[in-house]
Amino acid sequence: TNGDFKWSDYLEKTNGVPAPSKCFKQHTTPPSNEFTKDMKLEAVDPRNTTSVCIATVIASIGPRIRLRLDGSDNSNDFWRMVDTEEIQPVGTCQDNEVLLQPPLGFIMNASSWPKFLVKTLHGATMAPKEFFKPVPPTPRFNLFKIGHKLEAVDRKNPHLICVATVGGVDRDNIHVTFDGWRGAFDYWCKYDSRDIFPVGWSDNCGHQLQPPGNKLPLVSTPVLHHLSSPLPCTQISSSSTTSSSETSLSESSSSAVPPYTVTLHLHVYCDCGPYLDKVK
Ligand code: MLZ
Repeated sequence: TNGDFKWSDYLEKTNGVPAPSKCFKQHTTPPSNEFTKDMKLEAVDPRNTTSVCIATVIASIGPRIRLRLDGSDNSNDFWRMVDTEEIQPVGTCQDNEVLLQPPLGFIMNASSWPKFLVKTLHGATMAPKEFFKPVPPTPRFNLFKIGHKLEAVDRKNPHLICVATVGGVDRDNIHVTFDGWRGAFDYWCKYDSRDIFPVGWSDNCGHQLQPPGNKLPLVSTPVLHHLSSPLPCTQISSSSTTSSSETSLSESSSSAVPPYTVTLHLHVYCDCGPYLDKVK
């Protein structure tokens, strides 16, 4: 369950700015999902992206389906949007004179692949071509900005879509950081990744949204205490247990606490953020 998480309250509390929908390679209206369990289709092998394999639908949530490549074990399942170019109806390879490949890590001897293929398709339900939805257009540029709020797949728990913030932008890539998880699940991805969605997307398509975790951010903002010994800057702690990375120093310094002097020992490589001058 996502508790009582409400984006509107959270954005207000964190002063958050949602990434505009034009940043994403996603349809503004999430596609409908007609796939059902056990249907077969053709999918690009995520571990060997030059081969196309037979896959079976294992589960679905909202517009996403969980797939397992036929002839693979059950430990390499992956999730795809119903409107991705990485899936197609069974028969597409044959129409294009492309050979269907065994998955990477095929559980049997490679020589048994042709027989396995015939057997796995025999009597199977093939997902009809109408189930495969048109692929959304790709934005021409990376339009994300640091601080943008979004919803993103947790790649370690890929059935989950979670509250996230853009923590970095580098050319065509963005750093997806999960609010309240102290970096443990963060990753870099292309700006046109199908694993990132605008704020409100989950709500729109009946996908659960995981609320922020309760772990403090790595570098939380002051009220700082007098530090008696040098600390790496990632260990500076705050007295607040509910502070978020979006609370700015200027906000906290406008509170009732009178100004006082603190001594900070910073490593030369520490990034002090926008509010501190480490030379001073
Ligand atoms: N059960 C796991 C889920 C963590 C999900 C975090 N998503 C960003 C845990 O508590 O570690």
